[in-house]
Amino acid sequence: MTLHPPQSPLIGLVTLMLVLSSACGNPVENASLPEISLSVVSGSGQTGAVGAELPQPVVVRVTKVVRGVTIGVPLQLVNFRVVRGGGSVFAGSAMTDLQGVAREYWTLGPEAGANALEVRAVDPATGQKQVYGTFEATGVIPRPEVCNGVDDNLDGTVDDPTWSYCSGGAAAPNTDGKNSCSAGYLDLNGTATDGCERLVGGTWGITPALTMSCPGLLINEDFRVETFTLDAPSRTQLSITAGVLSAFVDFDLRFDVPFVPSTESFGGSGALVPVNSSGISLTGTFALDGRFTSPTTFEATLDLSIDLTANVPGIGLRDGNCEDLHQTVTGSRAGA
Ligand SMILES: [Ca+2]
Ligand SMILES: [Ca+2]
Repeated sequence: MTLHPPQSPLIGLVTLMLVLSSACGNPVENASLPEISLSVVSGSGQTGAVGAELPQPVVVRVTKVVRGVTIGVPLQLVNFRVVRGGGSVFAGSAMTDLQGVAREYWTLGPEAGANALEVRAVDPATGQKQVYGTFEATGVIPRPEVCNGVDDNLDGTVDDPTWSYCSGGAAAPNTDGKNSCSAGYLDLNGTATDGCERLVGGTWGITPALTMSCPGLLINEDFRVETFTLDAPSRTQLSITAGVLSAFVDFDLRFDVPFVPSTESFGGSGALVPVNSSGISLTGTFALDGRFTSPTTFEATLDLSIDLTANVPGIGLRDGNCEDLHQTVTGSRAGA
């Protein structure tokens, strides 16, 4: 099938009213095939992966005006030619259907950037080269999806609906924009929209203070745990990889609770560590189970068991017989 020749040679120089336009609205140069118009229906202005077929075909429609009415021209051969970007088309030509519509499939070239495809024909009557319109497309290189409101990996989905810290193409504060907090931060309040909070090191006071009763001991009768210290590199920011929650029992014992604050919870158990020598032999165990309730508060349950023997001058060895302790405490960071 060929393009329609002029309907009447006597008035064959009718100016064509090829109203071609690309999908982005640019008018397209027409040609001089009488009475036939061709317009871009859809498929121009697409963005696709380099070297891959565009998701949508390119579609044109051939029409003519008969007694003032525009109708589709069926069985009209239309040719497609890549003129920029080095891509290819599937068939190269297509026949219009009963509505005058023809489709072609376009694979973009290997480089990122502009691609162009012309709709062409050779006038069967005059032998003239006709270019009816140009489709444009942009080739891009697929990249890993990030939270930016753009379909980076070209899978048809913008960002990823399963990312709790990505909303409206923007990452929540102190997050990776997906499901993780930035290093040094925790989602302490469990609210995704405000992102992750910074856990603050330093000295934390606890309420109530822990008091162990050791009635067998004549000196240092009570042991008090009044503060915890979060061991942090700068005392203002806790390392995400190595946190230690330490407490001092008077000045003779310390217990350290290593924890990785990958969640808002922390906990640990172990042996008490003597921190000086004062003639008192100290052994004991601890278990701590807690959670941060904000960047500057926590709640925890502490179990302490201490066995101690004091070598009291003039008296000799005395057994402390401390009573085991099980207590819930609330911690809050001292200062800003
Ligand atoms: Ca995507
Ligand atoms: Ca994205």
